Amino acid sequence: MIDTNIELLKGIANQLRIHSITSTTAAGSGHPTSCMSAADVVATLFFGHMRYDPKNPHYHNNDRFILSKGHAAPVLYAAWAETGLFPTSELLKLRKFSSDFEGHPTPRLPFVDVATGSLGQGLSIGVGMALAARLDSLDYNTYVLLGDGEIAEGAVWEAASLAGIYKLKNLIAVVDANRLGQSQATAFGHDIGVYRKRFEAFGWRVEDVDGHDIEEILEVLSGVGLNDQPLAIIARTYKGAGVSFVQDKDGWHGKPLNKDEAAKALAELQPSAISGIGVSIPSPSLLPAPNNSAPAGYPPLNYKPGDSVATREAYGNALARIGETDQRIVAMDGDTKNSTYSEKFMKKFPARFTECFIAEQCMVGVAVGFGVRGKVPFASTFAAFFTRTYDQIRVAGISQANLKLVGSHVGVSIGEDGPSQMGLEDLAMMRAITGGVVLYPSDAVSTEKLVEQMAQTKGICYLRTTRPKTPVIYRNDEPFPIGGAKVLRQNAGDKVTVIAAGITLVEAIKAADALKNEGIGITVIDAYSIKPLARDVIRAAAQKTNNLVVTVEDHYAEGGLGDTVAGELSADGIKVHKLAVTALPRSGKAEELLAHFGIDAAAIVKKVKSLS
Ligand SMILES: Cc1ncc(C[n+]2csc(CCOP(=O)(O)OP(=O)(O)O)c2C)c(N)n1
Ligand SMILES: [Mg+2]
Repeated sequence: MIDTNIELLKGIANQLRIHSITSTTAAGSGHPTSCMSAADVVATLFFGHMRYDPKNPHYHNNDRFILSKGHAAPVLYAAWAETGLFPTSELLKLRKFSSDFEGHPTPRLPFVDVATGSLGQGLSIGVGMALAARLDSLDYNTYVLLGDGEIAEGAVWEAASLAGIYKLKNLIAVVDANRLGQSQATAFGHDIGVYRKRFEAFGWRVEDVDGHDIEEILEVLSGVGLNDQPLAIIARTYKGAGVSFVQDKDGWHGKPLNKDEAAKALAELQPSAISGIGVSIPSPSLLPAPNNSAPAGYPPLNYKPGDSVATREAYGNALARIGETDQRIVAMDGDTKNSTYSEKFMKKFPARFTECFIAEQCMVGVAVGFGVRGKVPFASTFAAFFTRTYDQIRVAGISQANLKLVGSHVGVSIGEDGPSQMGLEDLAMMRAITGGVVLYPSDAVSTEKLVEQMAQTKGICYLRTTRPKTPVIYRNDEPFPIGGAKVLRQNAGDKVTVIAAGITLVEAIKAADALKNEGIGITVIDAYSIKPLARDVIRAAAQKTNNLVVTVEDHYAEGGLGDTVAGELSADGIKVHKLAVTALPRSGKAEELLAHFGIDAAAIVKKVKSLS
């Protein structure tokens, strides 16, 4: 069945190819051939299938589109220009400093939900969005366009697995199988059966199409949502399709056409190109918007001084408590929920909890996906296991995502399980995230208050929790603003300011008591906000102790609390002596390890005496 609609979509696809070529030629860089293989699929989705309001890309029930192969950004920009959202002349500003049409998509543009370009991340974010649609009873679909080279990434298959497990029929992956990657052919080229088997193994319904045959693409898309499986469309395409001298040729990845080549290409494409402007796009159904507004307040907490509660458990208590009034909160975990205590939230609000199984990269993507749909996602696992998903966290920073990460089992204080389970690099890693917040509470009250702060603060916030129980030292009504610190001990004549957080704060207090008995005073500060650091509070205290500071942390010496304090206060002439883990840990009792690595009360006492 050939009708005018198909001719129109073919024409729009060529118009998208033209924009992709002219914008990359004007920029002098970019990936035109990666755009051209996908042009027919993109034109069909945007002008023949998806339901959305092109004037309002953020409308809550619009179909979502994630360009996971982010280097094909020009074709995405071209599609939105052809919907009429902005003038097509803007496309010529591609990759210029003064323009938001960056080399790879970022949410600086209103129609981009998440940054892409680090390949392999889009599908897990799509899983989060599809789960959010289900939670909010909305009927939008989420479409994710991937490259055939890209799907070598393990994170793609973590996401494929989860989508299959949760039967996300509102999630559609389209693989642009153009046979080529960056430097050579992809491993499986046009052996479409390999991709079919892989997706099928993860519980997907799979269709393969000629990715340049609009009629076939439309027909397959008409089956979206037919059964209860996610749908993978393997589109057999040619890189550079539509222009004879680049089509299916190796050596054209990431290379713009020069002016003469562009003119030749346009001569081939122009006769059949049609603008999409004015083409009517199906509207999304009218369903109520979810209530994603912040609550007026949270229920009170109720600890008694001297109670002994692990901060990881207080995290679970906090989430279950504030989840009552804050409908935006959702949580996810990677099969550690009985250790991180996120299970306390799951038991109370099962529909708002996603078990991601042991797939941390996918878990962070899922959280980012929920975040862009207006939720406040808390993702938890052992701090050590966030290291493997650092790229997702880094890119979430570029996405300016609203993401809450909670890492438990930090430092040598976890004891017997040994070094593979100890988070000893997490502060360094999380401090380096642009605009991120890093929190490290020492007792149950401060943990709960900081979880409230995280929920109320947009952006990426990391909370570091401890395995052993620690005493409750704060009153239930004590405020814990992000960027604050608590001066717990301070007297005239103190010799040194000791700065600690988490388990080492407990040790610092013990050290202060021991030293007091010997007539030596120290100032003790709880630096629960590692980033931003309470610079003024710390500087003022340090100046009263002869500019002498000792930091104590259950983290490697590189990039943790000590480096933070030193980095922030070196210009003020303050001398920072670091006590931290400086060698490879091993299994043992928590106390033994804290002593062995010189971060317990005795080590603090010794250090203070050596300085006074
Ligand atoms: C994680 C990651 N590794 C490497 C790259 C560099 N890179 C950009 S595009 C590309 C090839 C992608 O091939 P494919 O997915 O087949 O996309 P195509 O351009 O063929 O559509 C590579 C290796 C990247 N952007 N991200
Ligand atoms: Mg490819």
